[in-house]
Amino acid sequence: MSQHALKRAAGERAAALVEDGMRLGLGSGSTAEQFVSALGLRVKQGLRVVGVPTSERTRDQAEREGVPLTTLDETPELDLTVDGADELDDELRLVKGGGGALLREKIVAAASRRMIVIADASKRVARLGRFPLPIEVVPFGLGATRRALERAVRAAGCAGELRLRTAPNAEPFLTDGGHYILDARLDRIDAPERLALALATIPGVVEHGLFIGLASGAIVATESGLIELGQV
Ligand code: A5P
Repeated sequence: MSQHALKRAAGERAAALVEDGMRLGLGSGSTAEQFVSALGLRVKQGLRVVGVPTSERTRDQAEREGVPLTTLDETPELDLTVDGADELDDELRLVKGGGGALLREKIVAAASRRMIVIADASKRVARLGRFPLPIEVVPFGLGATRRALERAVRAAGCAGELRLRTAPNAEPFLTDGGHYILDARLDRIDAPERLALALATIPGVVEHGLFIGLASGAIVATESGLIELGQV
C-alpha cells in the first residue's frame, strides 16, 4: 500500500466519524487534506457541518470541496478537530508544524472538545524528537530569541541546533501569521512537558510544535489495517 493510500484510509475513517451538525477544526498537511476531501464527499451527500480551517491552504481546499466554513469568532467552541502530525507517541503527544501551520492548528485544537490525529504508521514513534521541532517566532529580535531558545533547550535536557526555515527562494519562510520558524534539530526529546514549558516562557516565541494534552485519540494507518489509540 502506498503512503498516499494509508493517508487516504485514515482520512476516510475520520470523515466517517463526523456527525450531522458538528462544528469542526480542519487540519493542515497532506493527511488532513485526505480528511477534508472525504468530508467534502459526505457534504455533497447532505451532511451539514461547519469547519474552521487551520491554514490558508486548507481554506482553499475546503472551499473547493464545498465544505462550509466559519471562524473561531463566529464559532468559538468546536466539537471535533481532525489533523495530521509529524510525530506522535503512545501518550498522544505530538510534534506538529512541518507545514508551518502550528499556531492556527494549536489554537483550533485547543478550542475543540476532541482532537483526533490521523497519520500513517511512519509518524508513530517511541520517543519524540527525530523530526525537527518547529518553533514559531516573531521576526523582531530573532538573534536574541534564538539565544534564549538555545539556553532553554539545553536547560530542558536537550541538545541540538536551531535552523531558520527558508522558503524555496532562500528568503526566510513566513507563516500564515507573518512569523518565522526555527526548526530545532534535537534528535530526542526525553521530557516533552519540560521542554514545552521552557519554550513557552521566552519572549518572541509565538508558539511551538509540541502538542501535549490536546489529542484525545489517533487513527494510525498501517499496512495491516487501521489502529486506534486513545478515544476515537
Ligand atoms: C502542518 O503545520 C503540520 O502540523 C501537519 O499537520 C503535519 O506536518 C503533518 O503533515 P503531513 O500529513 O503532510 O505529513
